[in-house]
Amino acid sequence: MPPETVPVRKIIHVDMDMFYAAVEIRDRPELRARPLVVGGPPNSRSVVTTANYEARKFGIRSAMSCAEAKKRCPACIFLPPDFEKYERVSEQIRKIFFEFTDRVETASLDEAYLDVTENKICEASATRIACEIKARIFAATGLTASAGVAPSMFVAKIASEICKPDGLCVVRPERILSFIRRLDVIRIPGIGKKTEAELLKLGIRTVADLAEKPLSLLRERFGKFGAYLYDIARGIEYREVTPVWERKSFGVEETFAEDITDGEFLRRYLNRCAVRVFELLEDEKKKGRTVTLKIKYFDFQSITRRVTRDRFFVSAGEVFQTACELLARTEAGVRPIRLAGISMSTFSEKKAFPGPAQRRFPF
Ligand code: TTP
Ligand code: MG
Repeated sequence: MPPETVPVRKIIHVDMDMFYAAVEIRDRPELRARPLVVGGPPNSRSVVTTANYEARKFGIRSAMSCAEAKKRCPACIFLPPDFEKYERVSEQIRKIFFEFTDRVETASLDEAYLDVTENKICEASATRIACEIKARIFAATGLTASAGVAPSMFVAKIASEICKPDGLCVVRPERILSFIRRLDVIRIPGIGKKTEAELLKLGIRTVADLAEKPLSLLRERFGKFGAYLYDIARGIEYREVTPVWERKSFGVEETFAEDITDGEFLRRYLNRCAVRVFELLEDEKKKGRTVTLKIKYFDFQSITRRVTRDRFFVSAGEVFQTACELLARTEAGVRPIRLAGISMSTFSEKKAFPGPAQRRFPF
Protein backbone atom coordinates (compact mmCIF):
# COMPACT_ATOMS: atom_id res chain seq x y z
CA MET A 1 0.00 0.00 0.00
CA PRO A 2 1.43 3.44 -0.79
CA PRO A 3 2.05 5.34 2.44
CA GLU A 4 -0.63 7.94 1.87
CA THR A 5 -3.35 5.26 1.71
CA VAL A 6 -2.34 3.54 4.96
CA PRO A 7 -5.06 4.65 7.37
CA VAL A 8 -3.80 6.54 10.38
CA ARG A 9 -5.19 4.89 13.48
CA LYS A 10 -6.27 6.75 16.58
CA ILE A 11 -5.11 4.77 19.57
CA ILE A 12 -5.61 5.60 23.23
CA HIS A 13 -3.64 3.85 25.94
CA VAL A 14 -5.11 4.19 29.42
CA ASP A 15 -3.21 3.19 32.54
CA MET A 16 -4.38 3.73 36.11
CA ASP A 17 -2.03 5.65 38.40
CA MET A 18 -0.34 3.56 41.13
CA PHE A 19 -3.31 1.28 40.79
CA TYR A 20 -3.40 -1.02 43.84
CA ALA A 21 -2.08 1.72 46.11
CA ALA A 22 -4.57 4.25 44.75
CA VAL A 23 -7.47 1.91 45.48
CA GLU A 24 -6.25 1.40 49.06
CA ILE A 25 -5.75 5.14 49.61
CA ARG A 26 -9.19 5.89 48.20
CA ASP A 27 -10.64 3.60 50.85
CA ARG A 28 -8.41 4.91 53.63
CA PRO A 29 -7.81 8.59 52.82
CA GLU A 30 -5.89 9.12 56.06
CA LEU A 31 -2.99 7.24 54.37
CA ARG A 32 -2.78 9.63 51.44
CA ALA A 33 0.33 11.55 52.53
CA ARG A 34 2.16 8.50 53.91
CA PRO A 35 4.64 6.34 51.99
CA LEU A 36 2.76 3.14 51.26
CA VAL A 37 3.47 -0.23 49.69
CA VAL A 38 0.99 -2.89 48.66
CA GLY A 39 2.68 -6.21 49.34
CA GLY A 40 3.42 -8.70 52.06
CA PRO A 41 4.89 -7.80 55.43
CA PRO A 42 8.49 -6.54 55.32
CA ASN A 43 9.77 -9.44 57.40
CA SER A 44 8.54 -11.97 54.80
CA ARG A 45 10.09 -12.77 51.44
CA SER A 46 7.30 -11.07 49.56
CA VAL A 47 7.72 -8.36 46.95
CA VAL A 48 6.26 -4.91 46.39
CA THR A 49 3.34 -5.03 43.95
CA THR A 50 3.21 -1.27 43.81
CA ALA A 51 4.16 1.78 45.83
CA ASN A 52 2.55 5.20 46.02
CA TYR A 53 4.46 8.27 44.89
CA GLU A 54 5.49 9.11 48.47
CA ALA A 55 7.20 5.71 48.71
CA ARG A 56 8.66 5.99 45.20
CA LYS A 57 10.56 9.07 46.42
CA PHE A 58 12.65 6.60 48.46
CA GLY A 59 13.43 4.55 45.35
CA ILE A 60 10.85 1.88 46.17
CA ARG A 61 9.63 0.10 43.02
CA SER A 62 7.38 -2.78 41.96
CA ALA A 63 9.00 -6.23 42.31
CA MET A 64 11.52 -5.00 44.92
CA SER A 65 11.55 -7.14 48.05
CA CYS A 66 9.47 -5.72 50.86
CA ALA A 67 12.49 -6.09 53.15
CA GLU A 68 14.48 -3.80 50.84
CA ALA A 69 11.56 -1.36 50.72
CA LYS A 70 11.48 -1.25 54.51
CA LYS A 71 15.23 -0.61 54.58
CA ARG A 72 14.82 2.32 52.19
CA CYS A 73 11.90 3.78 54.09
CA PRO A 74 11.42 2.49 57.64
CA ALA A 75 8.25 4.59 58.06
CA CYS A 76 6.60 2.97 55.06
CA ILE A 77 3.19 1.35 55.55
CA PHE A 78 2.70 -2.15 54.12
CA LEU A 79 -0.80 -3.21 53.14
CA PRO A 80 -1.74 -6.69 51.91
CA PRO A 81 -3.19 -6.82 48.39
CA ASP A 82 -6.93 -7.28 47.95
CA PHE A 83 -7.12 -8.68 44.42
CA GLU A 84 -10.89 -9.03 44.37
CA LYS A 85 -11.28 -5.34 45.04
CA TYR A 86 -8.85 -4.46 42.22
CA GLU A 87 -10.70 -6.76 39.86
CA ARG A 88 -13.98 -5.01 40.65
CA VAL A 89 -12.44 -1.63 39.83
CA SER A 90 -10.90 -3.10 36.70
CA GLU A 91 -14.34 -4.24 35.57
CA GLN A 92 -15.72 -0.73 36.17
CA ILE A 93 -13.09 0.88 33.96
CA ARG A 94 -13.51 -1.76 31.25
CA LYS A 95 -17.21 -0.96 31.05
CA ILE A 96 -16.32 2.68 30.46
CA PHE A 97 -13.97 1.77 27.59
CA PHE A 98 -16.76 -0.13 25.86
CA GLU A 99 -18.96 2.98 25.96
CA PHE A 100 -16.62 4.35 23.29
CA THR A 101 -15.53 1.37 21.21
CA ASP A 102 -15.53 -2.42 21.11
CA ARG A 103 -11.94 -2.35 19.90
CA VAL A 104 -10.47 -2.64 23.38
CA GLU A 105 -7.38 -4.68 24.16
CA THR A 106 -6.90 -5.23 27.85
CA ALA A 107 -3.21 -5.38 28.71
CA SER A 108 -3.56 -5.89 32.48
CA LEU A 109 -6.00 -5.14 35.27
CA ASP A 110 -5.27 -1.43 35.09
CA GLU A 111 -4.29 -0.90 31.49
CA ALA A 112 -5.91 -1.05 28.05
CA TYR A 113 -5.52 0.05 24.46
CA LEU A 114 -8.51 1.43 22.58
CA ASP A 115 -8.72 1.95 18.84
CA VAL A 116 -11.10 4.89 18.51
CA THR A 117 -10.53 5.59 14.79
CA GLU A 118 -14.22 4.81 14.54
CA ASN A 119 -16.14 5.04 17.76
CA LYS A 120 -19.62 4.76 19.21
CA ILE A 121 -20.02 8.45 19.95
CA CYS A 122 -18.91 9.59 16.48
CA GLU A 123 -16.27 11.85 17.95
CA ALA A 124 -13.46 12.71 15.56
CA SER A 125 -11.07 13.86 18.28
CA ALA A 126 -9.31 11.02 20.11
CA THR A 127 -8.02 13.62 22.53
CA ARG A 128 -11.55 14.57 23.53
CA ILE A 129 -12.44 10.90 23.97
CA ALA A 130 -9.40 10.38 26.17
CA CYS A 131 -10.44 13.37 28.32
CA GLU A 132 -13.92 11.98 28.63
CA ILE A 133 -12.65 8.51 29.57
CA LYS A 134 -10.48 9.96 32.32
CA ALA A 135 -13.41 11.99 33.64
CA ARG A 136 -15.75 8.99 33.64
CA ILE A 137 -13.19 6.80 35.35
CA PHE A 138 -12.78 9.39 38.06
CA ALA A 139 -16.54 9.83 38.47
CA ALA A 140 -17.11 6.07 38.71
CA THR A 141 -14.14 5.03 40.84
CA GLY A 142 -12.66 8.13 42.45
CA LEU A 143 -9.32 7.18 40.85
CA THR A 144 -7.10 8.89 38.31
CA ALA A 145 -5.80 7.40 35.09
CA SER A 146 -3.23 8.63 32.61
CA ALA A 147 -3.84 8.43 28.90
CA GLY A 148 -1.67 8.56 25.80
CA VAL A 149 -3.11 9.32 22.38
CA ALA A 150 -1.14 8.41 19.26
CA PRO A 151 -1.41 6.67 15.90
CA SER A 152 0.25 3.49 17.20
CA MET A 153 0.09 1.36 20.31
CA PHE A 154 3.68 1.68 21.41
CA VAL A 155 3.71 5.46 21.12
CA ALA A 156 0.38 5.71 22.97
CA LYS A 157 1.79 3.57 25.76
CA ILE A 158 4.96 5.61 26.11
CA ALA A 159 2.87 8.80 26.00
CA SER A 160 0.64 7.64 28.87
CA GLU A 161 3.70 6.73 30.95
CA ILE A 162 5.49 10.02 30.60
CA CYS A 163 2.55 12.16 31.65
CA LYS A 164 1.77 10.30 34.89
CA PRO A 165 -0.04 10.90 37.17
CA ASP A 166 -3.46 12.09 35.99
CA GLY A 167 -1.97 13.12 32.65
CA LEU A 168 -2.98 13.24 29.03
CA CYS A 169 -0.32 13.26 26.34
CA VAL A 170 -1.12 13.49 22.66
CA VAL A 171 1.41 12.63 19.95
CA ARG A 172 0.24 13.63 16.50
CA PRO A 173 1.42 11.64 13.46
CA GLU A 174 3.80 14.34 12.28
CA ARG A 175 5.39 14.54 15.76
CA ILE A 176 6.10 10.86 16.23
CA LEU A 177 9.71 10.90 15.12
CA SER A 178 10.69 13.93 17.16
CA PHE A 179 8.83 12.43 20.13
CA ILE A 180 10.52 9.02 20.08
CA ARG A 181 14.01 10.15 19.02
CA ARG A 182 14.94 11.65 22.35
CA LEU A 183 13.69 8.72 24.44
CA ASP A 184 16.01 6.23 26.09
CA VAL A 185 15.56 2.81 24.49
CA ILE A 186 14.40 1.33 27.83
CA ARG A 187 11.10 3.11 27.19
CA ILE A 188 10.36 0.86 24.21
CA PRO A 189 7.95 -1.94 25.13
CA GLY A 190 9.87 -5.22 25.00
CA ILE A 191 13.23 -3.73 25.98
CA GLY A 192 14.25 -4.73 29.47
CA LYS A 193 17.45 -4.25 31.42
CA LYS A 194 19.27 -7.03 29.53
CA THR A 195 18.53 -5.71 26.04
CA GLU A 196 19.25 -2.20 27.25
CA ALA A 197 22.73 -3.33 28.33
CA GLU A 198 23.30 -5.13 24.99
CA LEU A 199 22.27 -2.03 23.08
CA LEU A 200 24.51 0.14 25.19
CA LYS A 201 27.46 -2.04 24.16
CA LEU A 202 26.66 -1.04 20.58
CA GLY A 203 26.62 2.61 21.61
CA ILE A 204 22.84 2.80 21.51
CA ARG A 205 21.27 4.73 24.36
CA THR A 206 18.44 6.62 22.73
CA VAL A 207 15.97 5.83 19.97
CA ALA A 208 17.87 8.31 17.80
CA ASP A 209 21.03 6.17 18.27
CA LEU A 210 18.99 3.09 17.38
CA ALA A 211 17.69 4.68 14.19
CA GLU A 212 21.26 5.11 12.94
CA LYS A 213 22.03 1.39 13.01
CA PRO A 214 21.51 -0.73 9.91
CA LEU A 215 18.89 -3.45 9.85
CA SER A 216 21.56 -6.08 9.16
CA LEU A 217 23.38 -5.30 12.42
CA LEU A 218 20.24 -5.32 14.53
CA ARG A 219 19.03 -8.58 12.98
CA GLU A 220 22.40 -10.20 13.45
CA ARG A 221 22.45 -9.25 17.15
CA PHE A 222 18.79 -9.64 18.09
CA GLY A 223 17.17 -11.73 15.35
CA LYS A 224 13.50 -10.99 14.74
CA PHE A 225 13.45 -8.63 17.68
CA GLY A 226 16.19 -6.58 15.95
CA ALA A 227 13.89 -6.09 12.96
CA TYR A 228 11.16 -4.93 15.35
CA LEU A 229 13.59 -2.43 16.86
CA TYR A 230 14.59 -1.18 13.42
CA ASP A 231 10.95 -0.44 12.64
CA ILE A 232 10.13 1.03 16.02
CA ALA A 233 13.02 3.50 15.68
CA ARG A 234 11.23 4.74 12.54
CA GLY A 235 7.89 4.99 14.29
CA ILE A 236 6.57 1.89 12.52
CA GLU A 237 4.60 -0.76 14.35
CA TYR A 238 2.58 -3.55 12.78
CA ARG A 239 0.66 -4.43 15.94
CA GLU A 240 -3.05 -3.67 16.02
CA VAL A 241 -5.47 -3.39 18.89
CA THR A 242 -6.86 -6.90 19.22
CA PRO A 243 -10.12 -7.21 21.12
CA VAL A 244 -10.50 -10.18 23.43
CA TRP A 245 -12.92 -12.04 21.24
CA GLU A 246 -10.17 -12.37 18.66
CA ARG A 247 -8.35 -14.44 21.19
CA LYS A 248 -4.62 -14.24 20.94
CA SER A 249 -3.98 -17.10 23.32
CA PHE A 250 -5.62 -20.03 25.07
CA GLY A 251 -4.46 -21.07 28.47
CA VAL A 252 -5.15 -22.99 31.61
CA GLU A 253 -3.85 -22.15 35.02
CA GLU A 254 -4.64 -22.98 38.59
CA THR A 255 -3.81 -21.69 42.04
CA PHE A 256 -2.77 -24.62 44.20
CA ALA A 257 -4.38 -25.30 47.56
CA GLU A 258 -0.91 -25.02 49.05
CA ASP A 259 2.41 -23.76 47.69
CA ILE A 260 4.32 -26.42 45.73
CA THR A 261 8.01 -27.30 45.71
CA ASP A 262 7.65 -30.89 44.53
CA GLY A 263 8.99 -30.98 40.93
CA GLU A 264 7.32 -34.30 40.10
CA PHE A 265 3.93 -32.97 41.21
CA LEU A 266 4.45 -29.92 39.00
CA ARG A 267 5.35 -32.01 35.96
CA ARG A 268 2.27 -34.21 36.39
CA TYR A 269 0.16 -31.07 36.75
CA LEU A 270 1.73 -29.49 33.65
CA ASN A 271 1.04 -32.66 31.70
CA ARG A 272 -2.67 -32.26 32.49
CA CYS A 273 -2.50 -28.56 31.52
CA ALA A 274 -0.83 -29.44 28.21
CA VAL A 275 -3.54 -31.95 27.38
CA ARG A 276 -6.28 -29.48 28.28
CA VAL A 277 -4.79 -26.53 26.42
CA PHE A 278 -4.24 -28.66 23.35
CA GLU A 279 -7.92 -29.71 23.50
CA LEU A 280 -9.02 -26.07 23.77
CA LEU A 281 -7.06 -25.27 20.64
CA GLU A 282 -8.42 -28.24 18.77
CA ASP A 283 -11.96 -27.17 19.70
CA GLU A 284 -11.26 -23.81 18.09
CA LYS A 285 -9.54 -25.48 15.12
CA LYS A 286 -6.40 -23.51 15.87
CA LYS A 287 -2.75 -24.45 15.91
CA GLY A 288 -0.16 -22.59 17.93
CA ARG A 289 3.58 -22.01 17.61
CA THR A 290 4.17 -20.44 21.05
CA VAL A 291 4.03 -22.16 24.42
CA THR A 292 4.10 -19.96 27.50
CA LEU A 293 4.63 -21.22 31.00
CA LYS A 294 3.35 -18.97 33.75
CA ILE A 295 4.51 -19.34 37.31
CA LYS A 296 3.46 -17.36 40.33
CA TYR A 297 5.74 -17.86 43.30
CA PHE A 298 4.46 -17.95 46.86
CA ASP A 299 5.12 -14.21 47.22
CA PHE A 300 2.90 -13.36 44.23
CA GLN A 301 5.79 -12.61 41.93
CA SER A 302 4.70 -13.77 38.50
CA ILE A 303 7.06 -14.80 35.74
CA THR A 304 6.57 -16.22 32.27
CA ARG A 305 8.89 -18.27 30.13
CA ARG A 306 8.00 -18.79 26.50
CA VAL A 307 9.24 -20.32 23.33
CA THR A 308 8.05 -19.73 19.76
CA ARG A 309 8.89 -22.35 17.17
CA ASP A 310 8.91 -22.08 13.41
CA ARG A 311 6.33 -24.86 13.11
CA PHE A 312 3.10 -25.65 14.92
CA PHE A 313 2.90 -27.86 17.98
CA VAL A 314 1.11 -30.98 16.80
CA SER A 315 0.52 -32.90 20.05
CA ALA A 316 -0.11 -32.38 23.74
CA GLY A 317 3.09 -34.37 24.30
CA GLU A 318 5.14 -31.76 22.45
CA VAL A 319 3.53 -28.99 24.47
CA PHE A 320 4.27 -30.84 27.69
CA GLN A 321 7.88 -31.48 26.68
CA THR A 322 8.38 -27.78 25.98
CA ALA A 323 6.65 -26.75 29.21
CA CYS A 324 9.13 -28.97 31.11
CA GLU A 325 12.06 -27.32 29.33
CA LEU A 326 10.63 -23.93 30.28
CA LEU A 327 10.10 -25.11 33.86
CA ALA A 328 13.82 -25.83 34.07
CA ARG A 329 14.37 -22.11 33.44
CA THR A 330 12.44 -21.14 36.58
CA GLU A 331 13.11 -21.47 40.28
CA ALA A 332 10.62 -24.36 40.54
CA GLY A 333 11.66 -26.80 43.21
CA VAL A 334 13.53 -24.08 45.08
CA ARG A 335 10.95 -21.34 45.52
CA PRO A 336 7.44 -22.48 46.46
CA ILE A 337 4.90 -21.97 43.71
CA ARG A 338 1.28 -20.90 44.27
CA LEU A 339 0.08 -20.94 40.67
CA ALA A 340 1.20 -22.47 37.40
CA GLY A 341 -0.27 -22.64 33.95
CA ILE A 342 0.36 -23.10 30.25
CA SER A 343 -0.95 -21.05 27.38
CA MET A 344 -0.54 -21.32 23.64
CA SER A 345 -0.47 -18.52 21.11
CA THR A 346 0.87 -17.42 17.69
CA PHE A 347 -1.76 -19.09 15.59
CA SER A 348 -0.35 -17.93 12.26
CA GLU A 349 2.19 -19.61 10.00
CA LYS A 350 5.69 -18.24 10.24
CA LYS A 351 5.97 -15.41 7.72
CA ALA A 352 9.08 -14.54 5.84
CA PHE A 353 10.03 -11.21 7.38
CA PRO A 354 9.37 -8.31 4.98
CA GLY A 355 12.57 -6.71 3.76
CA PRO A 356 13.05 -2.94 4.02
CA ALA A 357 11.78 -2.48 0.45
CA GLN A 358 8.37 -3.78 1.44
CA ARG A 359 8.10 -1.75 4.57
CA ARG A 360 6.66 1.64 4.44
CA PHE A 361 6.49 4.50 6.79
CA PRO A 362 2.80 4.64 7.57
CA PHE A 363 2.31 8.36 7.91
P1 TTP B 1 1.48 -0.66 36.75
O1 TTP B 1 0.48 0.04 35.88
O2 TTP B 1 2.77 -1.10 36.12
O3 TTP B 1 1.89 0.26 37.98
P2 TTP B 1 0.98 1.18 38.87
O4 TTP B 1 -0.40 1.33 38.33
O5 TTP B 1 1.05 0.71 40.30
O6 TTP B 1 1.74 2.57 38.83
P3 TTP B 1 1.82 3.60 37.62
O7 TTP B 1 1.20 4.86 38.11
O8 TTP B 1 3.30 3.77 37.36
O9 TTP B 1 1.09 2.99 36.46
O10 TTP B 1 0.83 -1.94 37.39
C1 TTP B 1 -0.53 -1.99 37.77
C2 TTP B 1 -0.71 -2.81 39.01
O11 TTP B 1 -0.22 -4.14 38.78
C3 TTP B 1 0.05 -2.29 40.20
O12 TTP B 1 -0.69 -1.33 40.93
C4 TTP B 1 0.34 -3.54 40.98
C5 TTP B 1 0.41 -4.64 39.96
N1 TTP B 1 1.82 -5.03 39.71
C6 TTP B 1 2.35 -6.13 40.38
O13 TTP B 1 1.64 -6.81 41.13
N2 TTP B 1 3.66 -6.46 40.18
C7 TTP B 1 4.48 -5.74 39.34
O14 TTP B 1 5.68 -6.06 39.18
C8 TTP B 1 3.91 -4.60 38.64
C9 TTP B 1 4.78 -3.77 37.71
C10 TTP B 1 2.60 -4.30 38.87
MG1 MG C 1 -0.75 1.70 36.30
